[in-house]
Amino acid sequence: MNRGIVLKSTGSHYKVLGDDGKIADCSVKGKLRIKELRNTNPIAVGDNVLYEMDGKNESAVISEVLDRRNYILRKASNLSRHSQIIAANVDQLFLMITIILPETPVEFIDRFLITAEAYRVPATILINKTDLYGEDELEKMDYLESMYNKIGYKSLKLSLYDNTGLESLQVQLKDKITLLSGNSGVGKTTLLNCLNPALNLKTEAISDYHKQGKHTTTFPEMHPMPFGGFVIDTPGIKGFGVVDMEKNEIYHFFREIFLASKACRFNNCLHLDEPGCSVREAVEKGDIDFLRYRSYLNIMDSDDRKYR
Ligand SMILES: Nc1nc2c(ncn2[C@@H]2O[C@H](COP(=O)(O)OP(=O)(O)OP(=O)(O)O)[C@@H](O)[C@H]2O)c(=O)[nH]1
Ligand SMILES: [Mg+2]
Ligand SMILES: [Zn+2]
Repeated sequence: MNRGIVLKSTGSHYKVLGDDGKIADCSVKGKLRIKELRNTNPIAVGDNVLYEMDGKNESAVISEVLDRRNYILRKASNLSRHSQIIAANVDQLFLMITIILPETPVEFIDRFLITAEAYRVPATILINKTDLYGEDELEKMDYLESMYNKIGYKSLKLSLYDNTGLESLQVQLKDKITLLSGNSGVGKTTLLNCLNPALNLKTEAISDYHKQGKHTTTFPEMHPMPFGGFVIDTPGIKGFGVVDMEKNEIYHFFREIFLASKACRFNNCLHLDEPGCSVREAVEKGDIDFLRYRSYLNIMDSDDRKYR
């Protein structure tokens, strides 16, 4: 019996990195001992599995999925109640954003962050393509950075064009399983190639991103890092979300709003227009950034909250 970690899952086949350092192409036979039957893919990237080599040929069969520490979900499709496991056993979430080409909306960042809060997995913001930024973009970047740093999120600035910021990033990634997320075209796959040139992954020219429905990366794939640890590249996915959030708990996942909410007059305050709302007071005083509050209002207002 061998033990290994799943690097890639394409539905019926699994690429597994064995504890022996060898890659095995695995399939599944018979019944597996797994609990999450509601998911479309019972074995995900990051799963630790036991498998047996299949006689003379190179193939192998997975017999057991070991207990997971956690797993990150997304909805399989808009209509489906089933969800897909993007990855299991994730130590940290990294969101790559860009100020331009493409512009990452603040609300997109906040949706990501509240998801991370709900999973209780630490999140870091990677600001890429700094080489492209002029005065306006730099000003906007500084604003966002200090806004997020103030409420306790780490951020790192990168340019993969001139390789700046990679050393401090490597320190953060070392020996951890990191899920890398971000809109299509921000540079996730380019980053993986910079971190591990041996990967030689395919990326696409910026201009091609304006064509609709173009995604270079299709399946989440976990890549071993030469300095230790793994990074999971995910295709530019929108519907990345958690357990269905109830309307009255969304503010729990906005750290600073949650803190301020403790002083609201009513304990069922939703921080919309209730009297004695200390969240609104904090927004008016500038203690809570209006951009964050606006994200909160938009998420409260949308019916795609249940977008797991
Ligand atoms: N100027 C500049 N371009 C960059 C930088 N990083 C990535 N790019 C370019 O941005 C484009 C998109 O990069 P990808 O790595 O394919 O983006 P992705 O996030 O993997 O996109 P999806 O796979 O669609 O989710 C490529 O043309 C890269 O060369 C950077 O720091 N500066
Ligand atoms: Mg990619
Ligand atoms: Zn309130």
